[in-house]
Amino acid sequence: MEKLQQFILSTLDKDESISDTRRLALVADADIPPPSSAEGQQAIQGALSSLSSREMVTFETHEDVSYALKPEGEQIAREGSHEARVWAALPAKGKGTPLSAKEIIQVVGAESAKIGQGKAIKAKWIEKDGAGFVKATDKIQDTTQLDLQEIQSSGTVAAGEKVLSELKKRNLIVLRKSLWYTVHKGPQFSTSVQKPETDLTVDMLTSGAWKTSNFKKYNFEAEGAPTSSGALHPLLKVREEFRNIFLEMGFAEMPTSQYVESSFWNFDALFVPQQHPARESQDTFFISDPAAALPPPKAYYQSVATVHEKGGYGSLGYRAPWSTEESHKLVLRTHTTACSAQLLRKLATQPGGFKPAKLFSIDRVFRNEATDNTHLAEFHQVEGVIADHELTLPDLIGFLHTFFSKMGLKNLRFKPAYNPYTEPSMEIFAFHPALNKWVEIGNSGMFRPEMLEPMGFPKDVRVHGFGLSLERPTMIRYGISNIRTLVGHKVNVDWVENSAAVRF
Ligand code: FB9
Repeated sequence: MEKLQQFILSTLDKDESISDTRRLALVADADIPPPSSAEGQQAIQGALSSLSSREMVTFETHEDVSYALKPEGEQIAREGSHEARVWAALPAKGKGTPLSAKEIIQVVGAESAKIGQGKAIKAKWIEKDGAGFVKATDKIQDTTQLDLQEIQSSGTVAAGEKVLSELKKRNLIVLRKSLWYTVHKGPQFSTSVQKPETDLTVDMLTSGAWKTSNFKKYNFEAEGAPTSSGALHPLLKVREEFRNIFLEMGFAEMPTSQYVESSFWNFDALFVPQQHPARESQDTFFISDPAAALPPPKAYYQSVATVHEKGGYGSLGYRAPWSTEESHKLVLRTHTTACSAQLLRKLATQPGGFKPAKLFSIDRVFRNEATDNTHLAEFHQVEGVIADHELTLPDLIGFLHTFFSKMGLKNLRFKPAYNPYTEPSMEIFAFHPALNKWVEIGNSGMFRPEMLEPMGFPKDVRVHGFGLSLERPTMIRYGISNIRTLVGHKVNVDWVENSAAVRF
């Protein structure tokens, strides 16, 4: 680089200016590519911008557009166009046996025959004669070859754009853009490339050398050195948003780090009947080792078994035989509602009796379901439960309006739904302005007395529950259509690192 800079300065010193850097009498060597080459001009551009940053020179950039021949173009320039070669291979009309298509291939080759035959007929250079082809004219002008030869020598063709675009379309030529520069002395011109000082050192200060040193100008536009830092996965950014909404609404977070649950807490405590299809292995991941869970608190366990078998608290129950073995099966939790059940029981049995509470959880749940673009065998469930006296369904609807409006979802609709553990239950829909359509954004309901009363809740305590996923809002927020690009081995780490912050 310095050698190149020095050469430019001494040339300017000699010639006052450099009209065209491609004609610099530069002796190319190992580290200076020839000025006529693109690399050469690139090196020169680097040297010029460094010199101009110190105002030693000024320079203007010029761009030349030229064309170069592609391999097939070179072949035609050398041997003639396919159509000309076909013409040349044929006998003049009436002066020899017409050549069949097969014979033409043998003479000029498949490639040329395929392209040339059609073009020669269209150019009325050749014509059919019986089963074969003959010359239709005894003299032709192979303009394609001539044009390509002209481009080969001058980089362009006098015939102009129409011919160039035709040849480009035939993939015979390629556009070449080359940059070159005119250079003039700058206000700080000098013949020596003093490497500008980049740091103000103690010695300079003590020696006073700073007064005469030539400092490199600060480039305030320069990008700082990219600091590689960790990045939160977009799912965790959305999780943070949900956390903030819950915390600002007075919720406390439930511990959910235990993925393996007993069927008792994942199903029975939630009044999910032991014959419910969700408890089949095609929906749930069962644990083979250890084969059974530790028994839950005896009395509570018995009251749950009873409400399943015989009902109670105004319920008929399921009038189905209770299987202890079934309730002790271990599963990968299918919902964080299993955690809610345990926290709700603690709430009901805490010393000093029940106190109203709002609890939330955001963590992984596992479902042995067919995976597709929006469903994997695991996802993150976002769940909230609100326990208080005399809560009503309108309270729940009101709460959900407040909650989702914090996500920018103001326009909600509720559709009656069914969950074994809530009655009434509602699916929640929101009109998504950006998607301009109604989106199912979650599920909710009032936990059943068959679930709450065995836990020991006073009769007038009602508990709201609602849930949604983390993946769906994240996919919508980041415009992702395939969930596999969000989690798993196909995730693009750069995308994660550069993914924008979430602001619902
Ligand atoms: O997340 C879901 N949809 C959604 C949520 C937010 C969102 O935000 C956009 C930025 C605007 C967009 C979409 N759903 C729930 C709805 C559907 O995607 C649904 O097809 C898939 N559901 C999952 C379960 O799939 C089997 C999402 C998941 C879900 C469903 C229900 C619950 C939790 C998660 C629940 C519950 C519940 C009910 C009562 C009491 C306690 C918990």
